[in-house]
This record gives sequence, C-alpha cells and structure tokens, in this order.
Amino acid sequence: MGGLSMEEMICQGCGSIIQTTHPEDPGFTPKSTLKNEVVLCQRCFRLKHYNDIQDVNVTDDDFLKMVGTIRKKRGLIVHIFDLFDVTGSLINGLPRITGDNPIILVGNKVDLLPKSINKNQLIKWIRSIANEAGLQVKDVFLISSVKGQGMDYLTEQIENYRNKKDVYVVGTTNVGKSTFINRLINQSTGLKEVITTSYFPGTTLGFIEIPLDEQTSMIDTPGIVNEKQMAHYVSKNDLKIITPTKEVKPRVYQLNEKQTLFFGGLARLDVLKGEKQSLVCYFSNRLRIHRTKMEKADDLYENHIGELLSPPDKNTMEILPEFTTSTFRIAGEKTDIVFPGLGWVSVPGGEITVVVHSPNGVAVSIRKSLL
Ligand SMILES: Nc1nc2c(ncn2[C@@H]2O[C@H](COP(=O)(O)OP(=O)(O)OP(=O)(O)O)[C@@H](O)[C@H]2O)c(=O)[nH]1
Ligand SMILES: [Mg+2]
Repeated sequence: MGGLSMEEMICQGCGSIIQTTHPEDPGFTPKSTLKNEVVLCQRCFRLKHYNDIQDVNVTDDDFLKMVGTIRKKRGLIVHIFDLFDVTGSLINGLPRITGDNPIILVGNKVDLLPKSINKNQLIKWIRSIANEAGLQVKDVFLISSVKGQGMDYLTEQIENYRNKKDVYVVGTTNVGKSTFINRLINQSTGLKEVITTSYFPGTTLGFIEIPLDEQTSMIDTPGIVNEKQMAHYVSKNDLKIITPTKEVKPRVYQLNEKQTLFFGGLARLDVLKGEKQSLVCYFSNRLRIHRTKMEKADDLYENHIGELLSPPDKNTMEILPEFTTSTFRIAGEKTDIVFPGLGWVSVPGGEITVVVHSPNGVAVSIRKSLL
C-alpha cells in the first residue's frame, strides 16, 4: 500500500481535508507542518493553543449537505442535543437528513441543570417535544460529556442498538458531539482532547471517523445550524455570558402585578395580572437579571439596551431581531416559561398572566415545571 497522498489527509481535529494553498478555506496548513506525525489544520492549532477562532468559508448549507450523505449509509444515529436548550437543539424532521436509520436521543450537559430536577419528568417532556418535531426515537438518555454522568450506561446501550453497524453522532452546532466522542476516546485509549472542541458554534467541519472495531466506526459530524438558536444573535463574547459552564443557581424574584424582569437585553417578562409571586429564574449565573416597573420597561429598554441591559453589546444590538411578544395565562400547576438558549422561569401555581418578549424567531414556550 502506498503512502497517503496529500488530498487524502484529514485534519484530526476538525475533519476537514488538509490543503496548503487556500488560507481562507477549511483544512489549510502551512507546508512545513505536513511532516509532523499528527497533522492539524491551522484553525485547529490556533483554537487548541490560543482559543482563537478563525472564520472559514463554509456555509450552513455545506454542513447540511455533508450530514445529509448519511441518508445513504446504514448505521445508528446518535442525536445529541443540549439539555439547556432542548427546543433550540432538537432537529425537526431529522429523518429527512439521516434517512430511515434508527435514532437514539442523547440529552447532553445534564451537569448544568439543578440537581433537584425530576429526571423522569424531563425525559417525558423531551419525548413529547421529540414527537412534535416528527422524531421517532428508540430511546432517550441524559448525560454529561464533561463530567461523565450517564456515559457508561449510554455506551452499553449504543453497543446494543448499533447492531454491529457504524454510529453517526449528529446534532445542532455546539451541543457537545465532539466532547462526547473525546470522552469515549479517552476512556478507551487514555488520549485527551483528540478532536477539537470549543464554545463557538461550527467547530467540526467534516466527518471524523473513530474506529470501534475492525469493521465499524463512530463518526463525528459537523453541527447543523438551527436559526432558532439564540447563539446566532449574540457576539462571541456575549455567548460566554449566556452559556452556563456550571450548575445554574436559581435566582428568586418577588414580582407584583405590573412588574417586569429583563434577562440582559435579550428577553423580557411582564407580570400582566396576578397576585404577588416568587418567580424562580434559571439562567447562566453570569447573565444579569433586572427588575423594574412595567410602565418604565419600554423606556428602560430604549435607553439602556447594550449597557445596563446587556448582552447584547453595542455592536450586536444591530443583529438582534426585534422583540415579539406572546401572552401566557397560567393557572394551577407549577409551570416553566422557557426562553430557548437562555434558560427558564419557574412560576408557582396560582393564577398569573405573563407577557414575554423575545427576539423574533426564538419562540418562548411553556411546560409543566421540571422541579
Ligand atoms: N457544561 C457542559 N458543557 C459541555 C458538555 N459537553 C460539551 N460542553 C461544552 O459545549 C461546547 C461545545 O462543545 P463541542 O464538543 O465543541 O460541540 P459540538 O457539538 O462538537 O459542536 P460543533 O462541532 O460546532 O457542531 C464546549 O464549550 C464544551 O466544553 C457537558 O456535558 N457539559
Ligand atoms: Mg464538533
């Protein structure tokens, strides 16, 4: 067997084809590095060593096309999604992309949720959301790829469900697909951080095959871009603020009728009607929450968006879509009001009417409280 020609070299970090001619395109690396034992593209090298993201010429459509090739393959689809952003990270109509291959759903980042959360309730809610999204799934799992929770059980179950076939790990950008596979690699070989990961969406650029045995592999894939995700409307710096990195601490606010909460400047909740209540807010601990009177809220927003009410910052205010509002009348059951990609507010029983404001396209929903 002859040596690999350069065209066939794949960057181990992101799955792109290594090339030495187009710095703006995926897989670029200076010629001098080709003699290294492990070849990383320049983008992966910079991400790894300087945590600096380089934009490349790849469109959302390129990713979709690439992942769509799975339709013609046979294997188990492991659809990873983000438990902190279920509605933003579940892929509607996934079978259109992955064909009629069997699917299991894996909710990642369980470490971010409060420990007191009811796991069965959570799985039930995920199943109902999956149904609405047109997803028929074999099973649902909850894991933390960073902390390791649920990993052993999932590994066992993947072995069952895959029927000696390949395993395709798919999902929206940033849900932790590569982190998940890195953990598996680490468990079986001791090697650390083999695949490049980062808090920026769009890190993985091509398929990365990790052998499971002589015949079959687990395949990391580029994330699919979901326009409904809050992540697309904030700057890289703001993304750091809204993305929790550890268990979210509940923050409690007593709200009277005609009072308002702002979540940075990215979302807003008004209590239109109802007795005084304690609203419990579950958001990244770094996202500022601001309480005010409803009558002052519009002015406050006009005058202080990008400052007191941030994120967004002065630059990203421009790309943030206008707010749309929806009204929810809640009675009886304890209910969560979910702001996709940001967090949720838990409202105790009682009767209450709330008006929520969120960027157009990032639709707020409600669910039976998970706590
Ligand atoms: N808290 C927490 N963070 C996680 C977990 N898994 C991944 N992350 C973080 O989520 C971010 C994205 O992780 P990646 O593994 O790069 O995600 P990906 O799905 O491969 O993303 P793309 O390649 O862009 O599609 C990183 O900042 C990870 O550290 C987890 O279990 N818990
Ligand atoms: Mg990845």
